Order: sequence, then structure tokens, then C-alpha cells
Amino acid sequence: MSTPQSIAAIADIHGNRWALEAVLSDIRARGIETIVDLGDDLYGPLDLHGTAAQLAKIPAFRVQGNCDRMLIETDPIDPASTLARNRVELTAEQNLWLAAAPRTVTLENILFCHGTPWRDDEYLFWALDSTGAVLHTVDQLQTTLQSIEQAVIVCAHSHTPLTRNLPNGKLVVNVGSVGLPAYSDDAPYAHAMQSNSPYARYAILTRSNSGWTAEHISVAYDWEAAVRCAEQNGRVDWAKWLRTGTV
Ligand SMILES: [Mn+2]
Repeated sequence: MSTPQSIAAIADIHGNRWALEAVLSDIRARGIETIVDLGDDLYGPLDLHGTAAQLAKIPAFRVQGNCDRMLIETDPIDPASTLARNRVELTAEQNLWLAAAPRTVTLENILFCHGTPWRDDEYLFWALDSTGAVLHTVDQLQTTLQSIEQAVIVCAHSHTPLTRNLPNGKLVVNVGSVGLPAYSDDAPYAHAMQSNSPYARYAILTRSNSGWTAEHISVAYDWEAAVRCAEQNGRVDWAKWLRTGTV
């Protein structure tokens, strides 16, 4: 494989096949051939099989997300929950495909992870406490990442596009979400993540003479199709998140 000059980082698709198609077509139109998928591919009240079929067609490096792991490992108590429905839908082949993804991928001098380099269910850029989600400063981020040797660290999980240039010269990128622009969660503390508009997000990393740079991309797509699907599956919360990018 030749050395990539550009890498598309996609993440948190969450079964949104409509958003994924728009993002893959944007990546193709830019001539970018290297794709890294940071995980949380299928979980959600949307189009699990359509999303899996799209992803099977593209050669991508893949990282396993916490919702991918939940989908293959967790037996839900409520049979009407989105997780229970997804587990019924999931084929044995899709199960193996989710299970096969590693927790991190290293490409060139870039470390890709879902949450942090150590956990798939924690935010790299945020701390959670009783007030909600609090952004780390660049100094806190630098301290957290001091044992990481790569020059660029790319994470996802928060569904929020962010870039930080650390004092030591490293670049840290939180890729936004392809398929779910906002959500609220109640564990371990109640918090909301919002990108404040309904666009599908992904990031492009570009090699320059001085290292890698990051650009966050917003792609318009037929979000009303995803909204209708969420509504049909009884998730009015997802419908609002998809339509507005707010909780
Ligand atoms: Mn996640």
C-alpha cells in the first residue's frame, strides 16, 4: 500500500445508513482512499442491516466502540429496548465482524481509538461530574496523553468534532458523529452531547511538510428519512436528536 496523504476518519454511525452513504460519497468525491472507522457502527433504532452492508463494501481500518461491544456482549433486561431489538436483528456474521475489530489502530504516526487509548467508554476530551460534561484544558489533555508515543491521537465517542494542538506539538482530534449529532446519557453522570445541527460529521487528516493537520467536515443528507425510521421504531428522543443536533 502506498503512503496515504489523506485519511478519512469516520465514527459513531449508529445504524444511520442515510448519513453513512452521504459521507462515503463525499469521501469518494475527494479521492480519499484510506478510511479509518472508529466504531459504534450498528447500534440504534435505524437501519442496522443497510449500514452493515455499506460498511462491508468499503476497505476500512476498524476500531471497536463501546456500543459495538455492548451489542455483542450485553443481554438487555427490557425486550422492547433498542439493544434487545438490535441483538435479534444482528446476524452471526455481523456479530463476528464487530467482535473482530481491535480496540486501537495505529497507522503512520497516528493512534486511532474509540473513547480513549485505554477505554472505549470514556471521553478523552471531557470529564464527567455532577454538573455534566466538562471540557479538559490542553494541559490536562497533554498530561493524560503523556505515555502515548504517537504524534497524532484521534478519538470519537463524544459525537462532538473538536481539535486540540497540545503545547508539546501533538495533535488531538475528536471526530464528530456520522449518524447521531446529539444525545443524552445518564451514566455515570447525566450529560448531553450536542453538535447543534443535523449534519453528518467526519474528519480528514492531511499530511503536510510539518506533520498532520485535521479538518472537520459537515455533510448534508436526508436526515428526515432517519428521523422517520427512529419514530417508527418508537424512539422520539432519537428523532429529535437527528433532526436538530440538540437534546
Ligand atoms: Mn461510543
